[in-house]
Amino acid sequence: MITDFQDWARSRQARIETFLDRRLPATDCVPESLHDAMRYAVLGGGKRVRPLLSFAAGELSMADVERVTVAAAAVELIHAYSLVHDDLPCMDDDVLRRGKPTCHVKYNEATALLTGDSLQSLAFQLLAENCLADTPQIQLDMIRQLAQASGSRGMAGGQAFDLASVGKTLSLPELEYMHIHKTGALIRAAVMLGAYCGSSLNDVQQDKLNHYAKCIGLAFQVVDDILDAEATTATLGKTAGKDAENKKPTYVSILGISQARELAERLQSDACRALDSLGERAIRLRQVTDFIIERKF
Ligand code: GRG
Repeated sequence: MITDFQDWARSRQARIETFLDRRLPATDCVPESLHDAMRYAVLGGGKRVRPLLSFAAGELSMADVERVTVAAAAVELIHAYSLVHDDLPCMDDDVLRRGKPTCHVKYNEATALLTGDSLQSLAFQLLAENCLADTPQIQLDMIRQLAQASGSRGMAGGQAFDLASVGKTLSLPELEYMHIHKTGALIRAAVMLGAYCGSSLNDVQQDKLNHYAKCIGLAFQVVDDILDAEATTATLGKTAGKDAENKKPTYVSILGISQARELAERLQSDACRALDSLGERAIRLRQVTDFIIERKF
């Protein structure tokens, strides 16, 4: 067993990259440009935080790593689809993603739309065509959980709330509601699907893991807002940074940077406390938690 977190993370990131590379359609298959765009949107970038959470949760339930790889890839495909659609002119209208032109800039809007749709379908195809859990009921539940996390009661619903909130003042509970859905639901699915690949957890353990996943989903977003605010301030100066923050409510625009940092630390402690009763196998989840909180990008 690899004990060092960085080695472990690198090996899991490489594993997911190889798997996705093999499972994404080749660029010489018709329709070539759509397949090229799918590969462009998924491969060669991204921290692979959600797969790391799936692998870490899989270690908790002693899951077979091959099974977890498929589940983690499905979650990452949904994440990649959400980024492609989020960047479209009708949403955030971004031109850069992971330091490269966004999918609709590199190809065109119609191709970007179809790329997101096709990545989403491929995610569910992977979950349906591989044996991932000890019983068919558990596997069906994994498919249901990913569908719910991505849909109107999860990520897409959170995105709708986000779009409707531009220019408005949100209360802290409203901001939390938005992020529990927009970012948190998929992060929670990454944790739970990884765990479901292994031996079943009892109800108490599942509740603890669910609580862990909810805290870490929110913490991820709080840190994302802090990093965004720091980058904006560094690039544009303090005043311009504040103007930029005002356009969309964020944890930093509502709480200020130091209270946002305190909130991230509180969520980190809550997340780790939820792991206390889950034993030594939760070590990887603790390490991924620290990685999420301490990341610099
Ligand atoms: C379009 C249905 C639909 C949903 C979009 C999750 C989401 C909803 C949009 C993503 C936009 C965004 C930048 C949200 C902030 C938090 C977040 C998800 C950041 C990107 O995730 P990382 O940091 O990205 O894991 P990498 O590039 O590392 O994979």
